[in-house]
Amino acid sequence: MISAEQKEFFDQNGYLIVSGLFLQEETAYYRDYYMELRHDARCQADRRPKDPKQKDPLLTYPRLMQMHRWDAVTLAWLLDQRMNQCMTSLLEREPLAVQTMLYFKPPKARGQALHQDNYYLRVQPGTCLAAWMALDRCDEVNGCLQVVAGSHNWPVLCTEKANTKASFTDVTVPIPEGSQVVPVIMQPGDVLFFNGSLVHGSLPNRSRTRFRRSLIAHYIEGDSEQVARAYNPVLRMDGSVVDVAASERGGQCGVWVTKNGEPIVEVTGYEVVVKATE
Ligand SMILES: O=C(O)CCC(=O)C(=O)O
Repeated sequence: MISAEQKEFFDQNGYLIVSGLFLQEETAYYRDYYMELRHDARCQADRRPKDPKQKDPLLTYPRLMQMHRWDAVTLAWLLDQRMNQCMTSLLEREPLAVQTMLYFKPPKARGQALHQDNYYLRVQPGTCLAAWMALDRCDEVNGCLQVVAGSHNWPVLCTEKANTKASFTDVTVPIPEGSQVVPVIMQPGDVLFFNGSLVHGSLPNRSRTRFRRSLIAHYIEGDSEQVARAYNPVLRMDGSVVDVAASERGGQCGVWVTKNGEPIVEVTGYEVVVKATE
């Protein structure tokens, strides 16, 4: 399912789009399914900011989190054999599953500032892996995902304040001037796999009419020993629960310095509090 060229691209860049991994009928089903599911009282919805005066479209369509813990359709997608086969080829070992999310990103919704997922998941040793499936066409108008190719080789960076006019999350990471931020154009059913250290995020949805819905899962490398407590229970790809210890909050993080005219990261910073809300 993953060719040698695809694996090489993933290893070099930290991400890979697998086109058409899911059928059009499946993504049409998921779109309708989650538009209904969001009304279910069991949904753990992320309602930020709390100020309803802002008329924020994300208050009407907050992202849903950890649906697989009670919803069979989401659990089946998280453990789907097609995803497992792709990830097992990319990681050379079966991953463990820890998270699901659904982003509706309706017209005019803010995006999410550049960040690294392992800042939140705190997987040790190693990192996490995201599977990000487009349910709508995703392009620069409706706020597709953006990635910094090759940034998966950076350590977890110290964060700074994000521009919350453009991002619903309030922290971001600095990137050196001239770094290429690549828009990831995707069709429904395409799945983007990316390394937990890859810097990524998205800009606001500038479309007046088009949603940018995506179904997202996070996994950890199969030999990881620790993950942030909020991501328990950890599942094997057959659905059984596996014991993985909780990692510490905070820890060392990378800061950019210039050496011989080149930006390099030194792990000399210290992140005091890390909220596991990614
Ligand atoms: O879908 C987005 O806009 C951002 C998603 C994201 O950053 C993530 O899944 O980690």
